[in-house]
Amino acid sequence: MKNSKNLKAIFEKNKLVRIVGAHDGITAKLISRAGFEGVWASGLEISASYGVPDANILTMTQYLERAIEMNDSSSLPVIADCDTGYGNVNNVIHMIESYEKSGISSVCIEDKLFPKVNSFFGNKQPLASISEFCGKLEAAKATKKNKDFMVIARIEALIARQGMKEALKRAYEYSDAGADAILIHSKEKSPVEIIEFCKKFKSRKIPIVVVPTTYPKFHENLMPNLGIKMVIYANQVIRSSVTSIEKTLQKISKNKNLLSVDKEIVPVKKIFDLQSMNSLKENEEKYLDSDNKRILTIIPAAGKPPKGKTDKIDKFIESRYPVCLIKIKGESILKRNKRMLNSLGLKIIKVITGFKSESFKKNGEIQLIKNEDYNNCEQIDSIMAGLNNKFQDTLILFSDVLFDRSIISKLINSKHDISIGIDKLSLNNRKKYADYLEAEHDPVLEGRSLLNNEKNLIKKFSKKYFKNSNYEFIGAI
Ligand code: SPV
Ligand code: MG
Repeated sequence: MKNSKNLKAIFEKNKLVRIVGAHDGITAKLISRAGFEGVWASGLEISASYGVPDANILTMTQYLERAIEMNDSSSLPVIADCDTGYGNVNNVIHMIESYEKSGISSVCIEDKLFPKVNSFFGNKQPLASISEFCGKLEAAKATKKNKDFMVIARIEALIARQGMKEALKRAYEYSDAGADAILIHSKEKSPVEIIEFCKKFKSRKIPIVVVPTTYPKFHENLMPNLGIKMVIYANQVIRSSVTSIEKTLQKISKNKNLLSVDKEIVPVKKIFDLQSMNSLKENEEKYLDSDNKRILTIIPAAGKPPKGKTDKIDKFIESRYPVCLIKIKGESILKRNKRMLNSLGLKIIKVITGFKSESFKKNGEIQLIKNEDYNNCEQIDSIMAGLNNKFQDTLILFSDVLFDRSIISKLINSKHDISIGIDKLSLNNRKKYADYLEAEHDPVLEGRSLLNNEKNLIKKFSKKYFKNSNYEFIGAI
């Protein structure tokens, strides 16, 4: 019932509540974006959008479905045009139950006979008797459960040319029967009769609602002093869409291409935006591929770059940066790896800092953990500092290596308990700084080889070069 509360709150806050008629989800959303306070689920707009007369041809459930669609697609309260209540008091009772249960904020019923026709169509607008309509209002009031759910009584006496006296009489009776607001409808080209009605009725202090379709000059500024609390721009949305659709269709038909219309209509991107296509991507990122999402990545980056055995570039790094912050074509190794990890759905990333830890910028996307004792311990201590207490699939990446996405993808999709990224040990690499391994199957050192995902069991792992070593560790486990 949040929407009924909203409508009540808007009534209390605003001098004038501005409502616009709509017929579906997208039009309701546009109304909300344009800054209006509520949506009128217009009988005329809904029936017209079905291509049928506004004459109770559609059923209550068809109108209700559209009202729900509008309610769901915007945060604005929906005021439903419920014609005569779709029948007699029994229909009204069912209608109130259905609309209130569906989260619609308010309903409006008019004092005509079922089946009604639109107020601007023809001259025959037979009215219900006052007592019959008051019965409907009383039934509605007794049925609604939420005190904030508003029942608006719509008077058609001016439309039916029954005069001001009749209109006022009905207004008093309907307020006594419990209407929360009075909608006074007119098909005059000027607001004169509406103004007269308001002046005579406003002492009742019941909110007055107007629909200035035929008297479009009537300005909002004049309304509050006349006791008008709500203005409904009931059918301008569907009328303007018809204008625009016709113009576009004529141009396409005449020019036999889309060139002239393409510039005049909104881009497809705007339609995507209105139908919240972006939320698909966000939801997928959040919920899809959830196995990867739970993987913890630890990047130990605490150590000082090794001294002595390095060339110029290492010296440069040593004096200024932790290695993972060195930029390659404007983007650091760490950032590049983070991008690669994110693209695989890995979002929990911990970087263990130590040497020049102040050079790491906090950004909320990577957790920084400082290993204060980095100078006196081993890399494994940094890795341990990043582990969680609970069991969790964990990826460990060296900080100073740029990783290829496909390799990391293979690693995290491995079904084995521990999987290690290895590369063939070239002859040049022997006895250099590396982590050496002996694995069951030799790499193919020459000629062509097909990569496959077959298990290659690791027999030995060593910091020092040893005779049977055939691979080196690439820094990803
Ligand atoms: C509607 O929008 O369906 C209305 C208002 O009832 S009007 O068409 O102006 O009568
Ligand atoms: Mg209507």
